[in-house]
Amino acid sequence: MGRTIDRVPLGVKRWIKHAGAATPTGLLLLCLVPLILTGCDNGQSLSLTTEDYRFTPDLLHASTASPILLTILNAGREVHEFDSPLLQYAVERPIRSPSNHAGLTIVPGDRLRLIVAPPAGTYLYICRRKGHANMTGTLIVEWG
Ligand SMILES: [Cu+2]
Repeated sequence: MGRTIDRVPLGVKRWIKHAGAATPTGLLLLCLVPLILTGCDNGQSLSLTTEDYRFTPDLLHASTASPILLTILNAGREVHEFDSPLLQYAVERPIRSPSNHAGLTIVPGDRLRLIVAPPAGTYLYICRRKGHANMTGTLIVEWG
């Protein structure tokens, strides 16, 4: 499902650094985010499902070529969480994510969308709920 498409004109790191800044560059980049959200053939789309008690899939691949739109659906009956070092590379986080909590909580039937622009690397994602210790997965981001 990953669509590889046009590169973002500036480097991913500059994207993160300037996305919140009121500079012409920052404003330009902020304007690109809705384009990605509406699926205008920019960025990569990855889907993840939380079930009771696992992530499906538990292995994802992406590249550094463009920001990654990650959609996480809770198809289980339990509340699950998505926590990952990936979140520190979030260009945009869901508004309802609690600020005092490291991970993102997803109630049954809910769907979260976030955009991340991580450097190449291997990123674990886990659910931190008690008794859900086996809910883990890995996203591998390669240079692209
Ligand atoms: Cu869980």
